[in-house]
Amino acid sequence: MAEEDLDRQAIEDLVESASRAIAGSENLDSLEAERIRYLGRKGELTKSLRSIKSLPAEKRPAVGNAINQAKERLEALIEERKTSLSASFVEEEPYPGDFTLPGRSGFSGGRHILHSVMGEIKEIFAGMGYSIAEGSDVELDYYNFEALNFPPDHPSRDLQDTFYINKDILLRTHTSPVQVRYMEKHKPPVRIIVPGKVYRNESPDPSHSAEFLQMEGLYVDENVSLADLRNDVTYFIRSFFGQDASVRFRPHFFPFTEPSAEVDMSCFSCRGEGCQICQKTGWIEIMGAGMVHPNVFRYAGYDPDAYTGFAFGMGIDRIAMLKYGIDDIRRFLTNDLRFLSQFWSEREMGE
Ligand code: 2NM
Repeated sequence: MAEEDLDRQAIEDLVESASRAIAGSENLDSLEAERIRYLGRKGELTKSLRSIKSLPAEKRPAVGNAINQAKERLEALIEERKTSLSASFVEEEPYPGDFTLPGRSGFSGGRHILHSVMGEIKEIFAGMGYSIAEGSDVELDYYNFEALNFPPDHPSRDLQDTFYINKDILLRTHTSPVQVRYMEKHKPPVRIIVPGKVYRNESPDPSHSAEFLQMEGLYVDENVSLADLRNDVTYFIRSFFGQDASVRFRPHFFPFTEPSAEVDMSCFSCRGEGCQICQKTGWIEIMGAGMVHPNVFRYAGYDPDAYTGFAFGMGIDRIAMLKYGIDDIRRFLTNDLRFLSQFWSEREMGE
């Protein structure tokens, strides 16, 4: 056997034992140790490459070639083993948690209690066939007062009571201008609720705020009666506060309705015995209402001999205070999360 063949045999033996060592490596660390042992700077194969120098010149190319091929083969085997060891690492040590659990939702804020109460009231009236109409917070004196039959010297038109922008333009003091504008554009039958912010020039105290939410309603058709008003108002109060509520109408005055009434419900706290909430009367005022004044119809372009209608209005802040036992209207606007978060669901709390 030629000397060259002997060297070839030595190289193949080296490849053979290196292959076995690579295949037998049980983890990435021992694989790296084998790589260093054979292919490192002082590794077995590297050493044999250096020893070529002692061979006769004509043999060097063939042996060098064989060593380089062996080196490439071993490098390829090491890469392959590395890949399969990395893959089996995942199988052997799975994620220690439960990856079927849903992720944490985190805190993303909650709905304001006034918004929730408004939503609940809208739902009740939507169920009775009312649609929603909305308008601008900035209004003309004409729609806020004149078209609603307020005389020119009515006290609420005073600067003390209304925020004027100039002599013709103001912040609406009720949502009724939306009803007038709606009637200008739509023929009866009309059945709408009008939710929105209203403004009054008042010093804030526990039961007064310069801005608050209102919801008014309007139903106009042929032969709409006070009995129809009583029916819808009672249905609303029983849906919102409970089926055992009694409802009464007390005569009142509004410029835009005739007759007019204030609507009370029996006290849900003492059931008529007399307590703090109802000021010992057994009754709680819920809203104002009445039959739309013929002059309002004339301003809006309706024939008051052809149509009748009822209207009502309530303060949403006051309704929310009654339902949830809130003692001060100013809490709705001071953004104290300790107060507001009491009304959030567990989901809104981020749980
Ligand atoms: C109330 C009470 C009574 C009312 C009247 C009208 C309109 F535009 F039809 F004339 N809208 N809203 C009304 C009636 C509002 O709030 C206490």
